[in-house]
Amino acid sequence: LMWHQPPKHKEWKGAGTTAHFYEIILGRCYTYTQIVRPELGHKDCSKIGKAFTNAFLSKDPCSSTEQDYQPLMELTNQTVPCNKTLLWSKTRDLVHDYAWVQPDLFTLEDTLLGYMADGLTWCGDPGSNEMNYQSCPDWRKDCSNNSVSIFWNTVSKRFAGDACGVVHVLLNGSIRNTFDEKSTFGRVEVFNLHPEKVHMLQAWVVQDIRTISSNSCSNSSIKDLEAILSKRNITFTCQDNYRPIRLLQCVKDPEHSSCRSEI
Ligand code: DVN
Repeated sequence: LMWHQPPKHKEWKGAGTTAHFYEIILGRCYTYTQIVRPELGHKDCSKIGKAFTNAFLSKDPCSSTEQDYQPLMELTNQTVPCNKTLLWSKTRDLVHDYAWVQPDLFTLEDTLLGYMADGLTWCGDPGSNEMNYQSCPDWRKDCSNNSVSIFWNTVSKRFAGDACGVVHVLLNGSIRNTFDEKSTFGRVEVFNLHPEKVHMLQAWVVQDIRTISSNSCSNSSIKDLEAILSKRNITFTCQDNYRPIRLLQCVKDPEHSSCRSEI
């Protein structure tokens, strides 16, 4: 009796699957492989789109695993040249602005899979072959093994594991935990860099030009990062207020006092 059906209640605390999820990932896949990086024009976006949804449809969104995403991972392998990997933590907008003006650098979101999934939410339901557009698990309030978090852990692990040469990371020097060991960078990427391939991790620590103070490389959390890398036999260097990034901030705020002098 249709009129007696209870209203669909929200199962989870997080936002539901992004409307038109399938069309968005498919469109992004074609945009990336045909226009952004035509050298990947041989990739089969129709297969990739299906492997993506097969990873989570009809499954418990709180029991997602790396294995669920293996078929998708195999279809989307991609080579990033040595010295061109750019990691980040707490600098999301700035790092992508910088990668936009330095197109030879790759953040994860400049690779096919990161590009497809950036900013989207998705989950399924064990009792249905539809996506759940009502709600999806929140990684803090519901479960950490949710379909979106496991996806980012899996792709981040591969991205760091594939890196070679000098790897860069853009960190935020305007917050206390400039290096956050609970972040994807601190939990996953740092531990998946291969010392045989990655000679050095160079951190660029940027500060908000409005609240600039001296030497954020001496921040105690940076010492923790240095200790982890030293144990893993990867050289660490840290550069404060990396000039290109400071100039990028000045483009947005050209009248600021720290943008008027010493250019
Ligand atoms: O190097 C990059 C990139 O390669 C990526 O995969 O990992 C690095 C960036 O992730 P991060 O180090 O975790 O950076 P942030 O700035 O700490 O987190 C970025 C976003 O991911 C935030 O919006 C986090 O959401 P929040 O804290 O605002 O609710 C989110 N996030 C962090 N850990 C997560 C997570 N989302 C889902 N599951 C998690 N475990």
